[in-house]
Amino acid sequence: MKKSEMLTAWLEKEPLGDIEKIELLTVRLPFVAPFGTSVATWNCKEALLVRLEDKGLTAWGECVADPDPYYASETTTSARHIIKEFLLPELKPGQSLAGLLDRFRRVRGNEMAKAALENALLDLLAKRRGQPLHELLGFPPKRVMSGISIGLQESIPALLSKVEEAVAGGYHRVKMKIGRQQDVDWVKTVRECFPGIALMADANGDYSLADSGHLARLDEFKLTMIEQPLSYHDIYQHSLLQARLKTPLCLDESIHGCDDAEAAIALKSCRVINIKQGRVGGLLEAVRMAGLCAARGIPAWSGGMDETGIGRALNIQLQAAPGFVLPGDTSETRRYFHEDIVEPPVVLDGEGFIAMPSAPGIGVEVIPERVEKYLLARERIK
Ligand code: OSB
Ligand code: MG
Repeated sequence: MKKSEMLTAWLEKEPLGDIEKIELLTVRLPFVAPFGTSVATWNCKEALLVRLEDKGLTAWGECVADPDPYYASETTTSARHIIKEFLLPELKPGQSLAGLLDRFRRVRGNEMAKAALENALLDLLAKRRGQPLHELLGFPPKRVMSGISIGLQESIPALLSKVEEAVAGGYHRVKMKIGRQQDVDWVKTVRECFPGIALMADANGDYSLADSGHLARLDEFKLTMIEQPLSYHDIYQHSLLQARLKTPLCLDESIHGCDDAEAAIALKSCRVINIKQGRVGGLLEAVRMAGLCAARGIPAWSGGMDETGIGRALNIQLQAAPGFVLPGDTSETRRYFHEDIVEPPVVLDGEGFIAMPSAPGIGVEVIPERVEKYLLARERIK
């Protein structure tokens, strides 16, 4: 057996088994501060969690969908519906994870719902073997680079103080949200005050191709990239915009899997890709996409969705895979929540890196009392 086959034998051959208990939970955690983007402002994180219990082990998945369809078309409610009615019914005891994922292909789209269930099953498989997820996936641990995504602020001084805090905290790169109402002047001031930092801007699809000339004004500020300037499902028009800008473009919303990434790379729509495991249908597709990007010479990074500690842990484990060469949106827990539902929290070391947990599965402990405290709904499926 070749080494690569050995590494993934569990995926193809190991039966998922007759999982004893399956629950869907919705939690709502207040944010330390509202998170503003060009499409919505969120005051809390509402997340759908998948909880599996089997032979004394508890495994978790987190769906990255919001309760609203403002970032993506899926919502916590649509994901609940798809998981319950279309994904879980495909789960049979003798099946391998690869077999189940093959059955999921029949369900079109709904990547966030699929990812949440895949997350939980991977956590269970890893815990059964007593391995951390990165090891199950076949990757040695590594220190993860940190990055911060600063939401739209009320004033330029407020933004500057957030950037100052991030730089002092040791973050490897700073991303600032932009939109039609606050862009060039805001970026210009941040760049003037922080000439040396790795700085990028995320527009969450707020512009159209007619804004090319305006967006070209950002070229002088040495941004490492502009993320998703055009519509949330566009690939072609980004290729026209990229040809008119010096600054690299990065796609987020438009990329739902390797096929989209191939299209974007072939069309030269972007020079960087943001990989969110939830948006692309799960950790396995995210690993494949990072490999594809590496093979095509496209730097990739792990995005975030302001996840609770469960989703954050998954994003950290994922970044052991080759291809995640840039700092992503992986930040310390305390910038999102006063209290999270897992322990320990994510913290930066003295050099701004995040340690990869070595405990089995997602590598962090979910605290049941905290889940109860923030619980909105619990549904036992099995
Ligand atoms: O566009 O990357 C985005 C958060 C929610 C929805 C979309 C996005 C974001 C972020 C924050 O930028 C990432 C994070 O800190 O987890
Ligand atoms: Mg984004």
